Amino acid sequence: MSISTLRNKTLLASGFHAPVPGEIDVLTDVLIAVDGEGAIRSVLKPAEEGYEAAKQAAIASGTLERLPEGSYLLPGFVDCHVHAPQYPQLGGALDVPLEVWLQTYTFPLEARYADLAFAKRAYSLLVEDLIANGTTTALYFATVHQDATRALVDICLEKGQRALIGKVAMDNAESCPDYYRDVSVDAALEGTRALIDYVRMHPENGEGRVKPVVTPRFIPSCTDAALEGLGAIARECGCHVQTHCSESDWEHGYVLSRHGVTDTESLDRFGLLGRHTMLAHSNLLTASDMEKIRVREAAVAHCPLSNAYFAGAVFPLRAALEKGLHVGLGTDISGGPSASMLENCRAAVTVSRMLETGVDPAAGATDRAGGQPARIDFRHAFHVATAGGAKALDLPVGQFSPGYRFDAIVIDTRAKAGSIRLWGEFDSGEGILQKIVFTASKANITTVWVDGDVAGRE
Ligand code: XAN
Repeated sequence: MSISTLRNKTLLASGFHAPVPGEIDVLTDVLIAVDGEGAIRSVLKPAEEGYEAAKQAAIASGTLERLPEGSYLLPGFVDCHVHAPQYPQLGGALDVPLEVWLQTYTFPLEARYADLAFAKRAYSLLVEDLIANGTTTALYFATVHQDATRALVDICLEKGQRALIGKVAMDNAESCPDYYRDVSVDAALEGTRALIDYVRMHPENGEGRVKPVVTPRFIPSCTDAALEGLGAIARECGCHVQTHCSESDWEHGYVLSRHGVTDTESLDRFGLLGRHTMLAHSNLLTASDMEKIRVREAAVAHCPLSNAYFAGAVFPLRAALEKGLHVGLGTDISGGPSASMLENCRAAVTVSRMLETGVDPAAGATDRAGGQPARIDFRHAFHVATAGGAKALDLPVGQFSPGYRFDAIVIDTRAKAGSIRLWGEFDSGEGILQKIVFTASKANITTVWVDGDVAGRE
């Protein structure tokens, strides 16, 4: 498709967005005006006053762009949990439990990012591939290495992906190998501060499209002194925080025996639980953990595929949404063996069905998740993959509303090489989105915009 930048233009398109959990807003022939900075100035539906005048004005000024027939506009995906250095092992190393996986495969791989040339090669490919998969925002764990993490920042800026990036902090010699860890508490804290400064003072990051993230890997990999210091940095710098929380029995049990409380409670005591905290996994939360996360306005990154391989558990997404928690969706590359947010949407629906007893919860049946209905459908999955993740990160993306950034993708349902097939007489309204969620693939994604500009490869 030939549409390039949409800055200072108006797009005539049909599509979908889901600002509210469980609800799809079907957009038919809407006019979306984008300003010179890539923000949405207005969204007009055909029945609204001013629609025809706005359309004629855009035509007269040569600034009207139209999506072709069969193409649909969606918000770009917001991937709330990605281990950038693990991309070379995507689809591999899925045969052992988390604690073995880290020591056997993952720490040796991440240690290779001491080699800047290797890092640049891997990170360039990852960012290009994620953009091609429709991921316009990614929350990244990098490695302990300063230079390689800076390279990831540079690459996201160069390729135009919105990103939140953390230098991983892991200084606990009892659980991290000598060949791959921060050599001291100071190294973990100073490295974190240095990355924050690098991102915030980057000459190409005037708009703040890339943000720094305080990133204690997880409690087992950090000393108490590092957790304390990272909590102080997050407070002082007003940064996002990301970590893993109550992921597997082993990890959950480790924290209970070391601190005598759950991950959530412990992170809170270290000042690491706030409005800008993203807790990956969170499968084994207690009721009081959920309440604490809600009160602190922190968020959970639901990683359904990864949980199947490394957690042996299912995050109760429906219960969390009904409780009012902020929840986003994450691929968890490479714990999850797919870089596609669409595939993770499908997995989120599938695993939620596995929590059920098999009886329709709408008829009053309960499930295996604490007696509450667990089923979610494509509407919830699409919400957490877009607007939900954006809200969890407190970013103005993920929906088509005035004031939000124009981060969007086009799904061409007629792409021959694609995997979705629509049948005119059977498909209409939100049913088209359901088919997109369940059957579309990378070959159907023809354009990806971030801040109104085309991102990635053109
Ligand atoms: N805990 C983790 N869980 C996971 O899925 N991936 C990781 O890299 C990791 N590190 C700690």
